[in-house]
Amino acid sequence: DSNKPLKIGIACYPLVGGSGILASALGMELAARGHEVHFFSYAKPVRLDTSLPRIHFHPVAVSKYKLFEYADYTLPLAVKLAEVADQAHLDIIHAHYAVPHATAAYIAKRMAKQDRLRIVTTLHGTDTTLLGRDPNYRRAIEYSLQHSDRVTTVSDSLRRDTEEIFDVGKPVEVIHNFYTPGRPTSTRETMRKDLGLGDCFTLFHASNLRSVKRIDLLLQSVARCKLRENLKLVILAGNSFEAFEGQVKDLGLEETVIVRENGYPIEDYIEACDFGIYTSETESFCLSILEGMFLGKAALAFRVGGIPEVMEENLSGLLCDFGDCDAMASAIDALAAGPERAREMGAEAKKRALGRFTADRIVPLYLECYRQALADS
Ligand code: GMT
Repeated sequence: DSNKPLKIGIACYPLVGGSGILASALGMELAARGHEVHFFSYAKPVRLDTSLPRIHFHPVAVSKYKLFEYADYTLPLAVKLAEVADQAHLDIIHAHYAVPHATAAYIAKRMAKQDRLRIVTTLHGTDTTLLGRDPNYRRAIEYSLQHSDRVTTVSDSLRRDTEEIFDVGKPVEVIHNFYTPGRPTSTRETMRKDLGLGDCFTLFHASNLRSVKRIDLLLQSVARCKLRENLKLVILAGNSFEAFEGQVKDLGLEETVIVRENGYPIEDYIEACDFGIYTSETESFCLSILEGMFLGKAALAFRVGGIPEVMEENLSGLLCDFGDCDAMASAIDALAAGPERAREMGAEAKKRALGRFTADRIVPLYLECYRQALADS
């Protein structure tokens, strides 16, 4: 029955990072459509509103034993998934990010007392591109994918990488990410004043600063701009920025770079800025670029991974070859000298986001994926 509400368990990471943000948004959208959604993680996912109807959060506690040098999370997660699967009669466990969620889901499915339970695994990026190449993980990830009822990736680029690295044993479905912007709580003028942006053309970068984000290349690109006096870079840091402060000083960027750790709500900050900038060496999708697009801000990025699927080059965003900081700097200078082009691209970016990456387009694709998994005998 395609109208019957489903009972869905979502295992995800709770901290600032695209996979947890996407999983939280998906769960809340599913609950709004009448489905019962159970979240599993070691802490409440940052953007999850647990006060909403039909949303449940099951914290996974990790016991600390002197005997073990390393605490294990996979088994307590598997036990919690199996317990709730039995009690709440879950139809689906949706694992976001393979390690360790897909493996815990597999163990839970074997332990659960009901045989209806199906596993859907969504790969988000480094679970394929980084851990997938790590001999300590590869085989377990591959096994978990083979034993998932459905496997999805957030871009075609990540699907290709996944099929190259693993023998998944079944078709991999691409379901792009979606985003629903929150209502601004402040005005652009207030935020610009607060950030001390003056009349400067303002770039923004939002990330967890992990090494794949290549903050070194971000700072170098900005440092090579000729129009530096008219330029600011707002970094919305999901983690401590301390490690990069030395580089900011060495490059003489103290007056240009403004850092806000855990700036929230992110929409207010993005509204205050003019253009996004991303210098990752790998990026399966880049949800932050999409966040900006929904707010009418296009981005400049390296041409890596799934980023060319998110924006159309030269129309709703700008791309440079990976590592070419001089090309990045020239692109920034051109934007700062003619901000009208930035605004035009921002309008195109918003059009594209609303046309392709809304919850109303994407959530039904996940629901269809769940229904197909349940229809398998
Ligand atoms: O990139 C990160 O550091 C976070 C990571 C995650 O797993 O949360 O993000 C990945 O998933 C996001 C949501 O699908 C994608 O938008 C990011 O591109 C992807 N990161 C990488 O591929 C490096």
